[in-house]
Amino acid sequence: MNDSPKTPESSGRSSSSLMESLMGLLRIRVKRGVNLAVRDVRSSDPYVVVKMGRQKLKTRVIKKDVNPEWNEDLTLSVTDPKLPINLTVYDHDTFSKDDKMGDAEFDIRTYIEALRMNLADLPSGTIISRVQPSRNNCLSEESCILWSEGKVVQDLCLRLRNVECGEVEIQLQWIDLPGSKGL
Ligand SMILES: [Ca+2]
Repeated sequence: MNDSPKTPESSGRSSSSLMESLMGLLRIRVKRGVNLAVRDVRSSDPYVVVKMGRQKLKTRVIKKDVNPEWNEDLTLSVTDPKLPINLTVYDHDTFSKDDKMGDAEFDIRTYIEALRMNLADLPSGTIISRVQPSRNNCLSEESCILWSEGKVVQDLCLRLRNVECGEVEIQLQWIDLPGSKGL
């Protein structure tokens, strides 16, 4: 990580302006869905779509499982940490339009605050901060931001809205990008 940032002359105008506005990368591990809604006869074929601003990423489809284990990493470029992140679950259908299985929203403001602290001396597993479920967020239980093996991670259980049931468990990780604006 000793690379000095490239000068605007050497990296070209458009890439340098992108790097100037980029804070880093947010890796969202989409772990699993719990008790998701049934959209086929007895089950569903769920996948997750994550959106932040104009970025849109999706997981693979897991067939016939309302308790799917995706364990898949989706990586967003973060330029504005105030932008909410939207997560929607869909049921994949071969011969018709995919059905919605609920959605949730979260933001990373508390997580970014934790990333900005100087935590290097903490023992692994230390809880840095907690976010309580409330009417203003989609958390189904307390969300912990913790120092884990040299990294700040946040675990979230999201209760899906606009659907009869279902939760999705995710974990946030941050990736510093040399040459970007940073935190
Ligand atoms: Ca289906």
